[in-house]
Amino acid sequence: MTTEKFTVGHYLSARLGQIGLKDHLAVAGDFNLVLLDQLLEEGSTRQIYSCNELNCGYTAEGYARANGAAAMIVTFNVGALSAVNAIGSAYAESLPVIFISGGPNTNDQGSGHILHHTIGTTNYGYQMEMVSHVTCAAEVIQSAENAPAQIDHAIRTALRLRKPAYIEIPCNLASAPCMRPGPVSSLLAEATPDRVSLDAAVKAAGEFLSAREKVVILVGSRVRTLGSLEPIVALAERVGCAVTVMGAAKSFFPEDHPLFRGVYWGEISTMGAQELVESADGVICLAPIFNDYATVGWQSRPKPEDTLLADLNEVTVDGRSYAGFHLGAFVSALAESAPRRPATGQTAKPAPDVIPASKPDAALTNDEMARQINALVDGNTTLTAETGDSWFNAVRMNLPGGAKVESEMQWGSIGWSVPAALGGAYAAPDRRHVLMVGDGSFQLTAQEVAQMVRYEVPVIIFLVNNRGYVIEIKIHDGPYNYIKNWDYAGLIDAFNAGEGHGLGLHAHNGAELAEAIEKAKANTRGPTLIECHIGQTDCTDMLVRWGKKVAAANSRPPAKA
Ligand code: TPU
Repeated sequence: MTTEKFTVGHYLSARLGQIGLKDHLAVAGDFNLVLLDQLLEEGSTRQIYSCNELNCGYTAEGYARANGAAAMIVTFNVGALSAVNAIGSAYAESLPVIFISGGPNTNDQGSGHILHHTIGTTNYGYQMEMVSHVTCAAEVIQSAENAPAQIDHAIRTALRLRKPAYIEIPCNLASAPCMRPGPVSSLLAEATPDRVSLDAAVKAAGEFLSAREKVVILVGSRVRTLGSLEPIVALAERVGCAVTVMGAAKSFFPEDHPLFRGVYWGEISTMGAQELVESADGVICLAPIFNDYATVGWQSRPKPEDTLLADLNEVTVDGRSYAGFHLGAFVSALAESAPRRPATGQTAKPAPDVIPASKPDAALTNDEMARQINALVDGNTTLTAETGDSWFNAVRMNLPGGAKVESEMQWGSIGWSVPAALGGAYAAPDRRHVLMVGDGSFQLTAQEVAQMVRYEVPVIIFLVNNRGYVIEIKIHDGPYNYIKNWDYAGLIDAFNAGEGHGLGLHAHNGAELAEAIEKAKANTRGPTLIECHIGQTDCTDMLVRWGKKVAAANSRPPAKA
């Protein structure tokens, strides 16, 4: 921009553009209005509005999945504290969201004044303290002079650690004069890897592989931080071993690759992956999260003594740990030097399960719905799967190369998927965006579909109307699992309000669903919500089996002292 006066807000705005963002998400409030003006004025990124701050956070979280980073701006307390859930998600799922909040005027800080939008005390530091638990860096801008260093520190830390970072800008500093930013390279450069440690880790990994007979790679969800699957494919091809992915890492290895051997998820694994992983004597685990859900209630995980654990910033192998480099550096180095070995992966690749088509006029089933959604997914599709049976429907799909699945299995906050799919669509408008979401989850963040109408974003939404929280019914049933029914497809007319291109359709059988999908494909100027009416007890077998084990783990009695 060419204006004479350059401000703190302009500095932030320029940095957001420099790190590769095309947009920032925002909800207005009087503590951030001047900041929003500055961002508009500087103009490096488009300003997009959300219905509320929780949705804003999830939209940013979804944007970061597709783009590598995202930014959002909210107002103090009433806005920011609503967004904290979504920032927790970005932390849990390792996504660098730059979380920016307007803050009190510097003249009010330390003055004893009581401000609106606060808890009525005179100390305004608590927001930063709360947020510091779910961010890797938290900066309250102290002065226009310090602003560049503080903004840069937060952004650099977020990008390096792949975690959210917080920046609070007092409302009277947003337009204060400020220096201009220099080149962005200082923010984007990876920390230089510790060569000694990296070489030692690669050597130890090579020895581990040489000493093992049956090697398999298990891909975890945090490999998303690599930004590309190429190093993993290169490693697999070098080692010649089978590759399995965890449920949360669905699509993080191309399923059409000859070495792909399914999803490993304990007893609900696909394509024989359980036998492969649990009988291997060498499992290369890439950035996994073995939580209670992923281990099917602590039942299944690779044996620690047979595991080479490559985490984001640390490799553990044969009882020794190596740090000081990022996973990407390790995978790439190992792919160049790992011992080539007889390929366990080249045993015949089992054919994936295929769901048979049901009669077009038969009542719609979960299977038929999943079958038709799977057929819609091509190599240019991003499929977002909400917590619930949508997880299991996504996991059992057969994906063409290039297809991406996004889920939020570590944080698991229902309602995440509607704004997250929108964020992914903002960031990657050239892909097809498909969302599977249960009725219970949808009720949390439904209004964000209105932004899909407003910004003409053609997300295809499969709204699973099974009249309840079926995943919870399978884990632990009770009256709290049954929800008020809505006319979900009917909502779209309300969101269009006579001026949008959203489409709401009902599917009661396979023929109606097929017809609705064709209409959705043709509707390129707005969302299409297809309300899929299925029976309440109709869910995947995977959910039932997994739910029983998770319920058993949840109901373990307290250990005796
Ligand atoms: O497929 P289905 O019917 O299970 O999906 P639906 O209808 O979206 O139900 C999801 C039910 C559910 C709940 C209520 N899954 N997890 N929970 C617990 C929960 C509550 N609140 C938040 C914010 N996140 C949660 N995971």
